[in-house]
Amino acid sequence: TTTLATTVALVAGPATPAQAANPLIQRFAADPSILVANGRMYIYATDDQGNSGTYWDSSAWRVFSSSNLVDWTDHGAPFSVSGFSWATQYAWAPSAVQRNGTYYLYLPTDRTKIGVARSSSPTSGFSDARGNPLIERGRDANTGDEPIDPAAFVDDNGQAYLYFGGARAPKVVRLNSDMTSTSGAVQNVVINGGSAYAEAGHMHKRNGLYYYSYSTGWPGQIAYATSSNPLGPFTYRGVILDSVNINTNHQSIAEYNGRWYIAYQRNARPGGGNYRRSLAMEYLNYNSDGTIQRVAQTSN
Ligand code: FUB
Repeated sequence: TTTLATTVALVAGPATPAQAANPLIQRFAADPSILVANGRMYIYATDDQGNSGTYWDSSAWRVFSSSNLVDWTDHGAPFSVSGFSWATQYAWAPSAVQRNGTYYLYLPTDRTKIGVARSSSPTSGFSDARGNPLIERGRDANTGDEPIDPAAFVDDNGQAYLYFGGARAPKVVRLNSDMTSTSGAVQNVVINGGSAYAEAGHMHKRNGLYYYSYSTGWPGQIAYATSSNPLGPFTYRGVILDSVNINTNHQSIAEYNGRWYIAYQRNARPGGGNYRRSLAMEYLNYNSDGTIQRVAQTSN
């Protein structure tokens, strides 16, 4: 088997052994969100190194980047819960996008709110773009019990969307072009057939088709469904990634330098576990009909 790391190393030259394999990074981190910009791949993550080890109670997010997907730079914490005056705890799964040279982080806190922070740099200088939550349970209609796991997506025509939702309630709402306010009602994401949604919704687009991927439970597989409309309804297509060796699964899918990748999390370092997760990445391959081949979890 040729792993991602060894193949990239062949293209990019020799790699440092410690960095040439899954896990990608020698720090506990989870819930990857890939952003490609400036000729680099950035991965924004939940910082499991900074939690108590008994819950996902870290108070800051983390960002890493690489140009060859072998040698990763740890840029530290781009933002902390304390940067939101209205939030108190739980820096969970982030989502990052760039629009017109500005970087936006969609950041869930308190298991009930999603905020948005903005910067001209992908790694630092982020500040609260609103002064209040973008999404908040109790304030907004139809958020579900646990508005977490944001996934921002900007379509080719400029229309942006925010997918979100935990506790088996997948949601989507339109974002305005300012990327810091919503338009219209929060809608349910309808998936027809197959395994139901649990959490970790993510959108990517390839050849005009919208791919909505998600975790199916605790533990969960990463499954996917497709539609010709970003708002759905979606048709279930199958499993991309099997359950991992911890109780949560969470993915991000992106194209980088002509190849597709899936980043995810698993227990892959000494001292790891459900609350001390590690980032991993694999190639993502498509069949000629646009369906996705099931991914094997590699390490070396
Ligand atoms: O990191 C906390 C939670 O674990 C995330 O919100 C879920 O997606 C799961 O990965």
